[in-house]
Amino acid sequence: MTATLTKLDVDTPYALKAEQIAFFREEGYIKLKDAVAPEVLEHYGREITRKVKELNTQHAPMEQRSTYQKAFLQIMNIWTKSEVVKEFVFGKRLARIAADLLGTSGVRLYHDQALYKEPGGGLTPWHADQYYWPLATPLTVTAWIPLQATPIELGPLSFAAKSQRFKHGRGVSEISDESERELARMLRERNFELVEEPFDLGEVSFHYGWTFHRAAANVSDRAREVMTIIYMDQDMRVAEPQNKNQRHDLEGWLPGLKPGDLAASPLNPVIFTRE
Ligand SMILES: O=C(O)CCC(=O)C(=O)O
Repeated sequence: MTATLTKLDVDTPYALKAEQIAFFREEGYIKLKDAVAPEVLEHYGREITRKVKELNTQHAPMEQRSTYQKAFLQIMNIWTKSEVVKEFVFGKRLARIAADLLGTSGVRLYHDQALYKEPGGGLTPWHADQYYWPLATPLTVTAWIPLQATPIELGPLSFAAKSQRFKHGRGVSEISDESERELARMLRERNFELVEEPFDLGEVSFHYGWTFHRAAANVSDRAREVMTIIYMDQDMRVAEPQNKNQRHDLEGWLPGLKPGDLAASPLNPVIFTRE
């Protein structure tokens, strides 16, 4: 008899406390322990890794890659290519946390992406994600979900606390050697606290689209495997693109939409909404 694979629990609410919501809104990020069960990570992680290997087109030796390319293998919207990954990305547990942190009545998907920092992979330069997104308000949040415990030598995500309000750095936020150099200098000069800590197995971080963050190089001999889910307010509108990256994102992740529209293409389903 063949066993039927049942859907693992990705929907049960997390007991998010009011202090944690207040912390997120003030600091611009939060790390939540036991956000995902180890068996959930193992089950869906196996499929995510299989899809990353299948869909990856980056095979150049590390020394021939750009700083961006050295940082990670980046595979986007895996939910559209695997029913198993779709179950994980459509899970209500993380989506409800996102809505609670943002204070919205629900959240839509902007996109998912796997970010695999290979052994010997380079640092992820300082940046803020919303520089890339043609979205009208700052009500966006990324869940960064490591598929293994992530000690410092693997390159965990680190944050400049309270930097979501630092508008001055936004213009140099395109991921590059320049963003790493200039933002490191600007954030240091303004005394933003750098929060760089390991992640336990099951721990997940959430950061606003405008919170500045980076990750150190992977100096270990194994991959740092991470899945991310980017959520936005369910009532988000499309904004006029401000740069070439936003024009590219508009086409890719909000297909068929134009500035002013509800950000609700077929690629942006509501994942969680309050009944
Ligand atoms: O995983 C990394 O190295 C960077 C992740 C990141 O920038 C993000 O998820 O917004």
